[in-house]
Amino acid sequence: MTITLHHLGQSRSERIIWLLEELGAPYELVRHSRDAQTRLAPAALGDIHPLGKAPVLVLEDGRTLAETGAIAQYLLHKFDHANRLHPVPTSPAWPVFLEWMNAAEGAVFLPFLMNAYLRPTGLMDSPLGQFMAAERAKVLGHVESHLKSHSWFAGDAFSAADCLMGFQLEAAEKAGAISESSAVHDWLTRARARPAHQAMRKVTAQD
Ligand SMILES: N[C@@H](CCC(=O)N[C@@H](CS)C(=O)NCC(=O)O)C(=O)O
Repeated sequence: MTITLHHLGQSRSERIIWLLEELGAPYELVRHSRDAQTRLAPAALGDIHPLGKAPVLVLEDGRTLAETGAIAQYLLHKFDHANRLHPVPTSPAWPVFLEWMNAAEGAVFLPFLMNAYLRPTGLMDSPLGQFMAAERAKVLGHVESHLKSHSWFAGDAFSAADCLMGFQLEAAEKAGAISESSAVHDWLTRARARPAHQAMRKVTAQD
């Protein structure tokens, strides 16, 4: 049985499609659409995993795996034996890779996620909203400064950390938040030139 990715339209699961395309791994895709009003995932995703969120991977033996970072690690272990998309643990790039792989769903994601919750509830100007705006600026400043001296997140070589960071940076661009971040802008240009990113966009164009 091939692995199956449960993908929710306009969501983090884009990162795993991009990674699968970079790996050239065989996979099946099951699409789910967000509720037009609540923007939440449909109940069908709750039948796959109790949290009902995407991405979820159904493994060859039918077991399920949730959490973007865990899915990425699983896929690298299974399909990246030549270390094309992750540095070897003895390399100086290894800790840098680990930090960005985890920051993508941690420090980098949180202030943007809070933005998505605070905006519709009219709380952007609240003390929490202002705190989160400062956190977003800090995070983007850190990303910009890192990319000023590195072509890719783990250093000179493209890696899965780029796939994981991409979703947030594309969202930040859409929100008009990177107009003064030239290194992020250049990274987006390099990322979008990759055939696997273009293949991912072909898939997500139907979302
Ligand atoms: N920490 C999880 C977060 C998963 C998550 O929150 N996914 C969002 C997509 S961006 C989702 O499914 N939201 C729909 C919902 O909560 O109903 C991961 O990294 O996979």
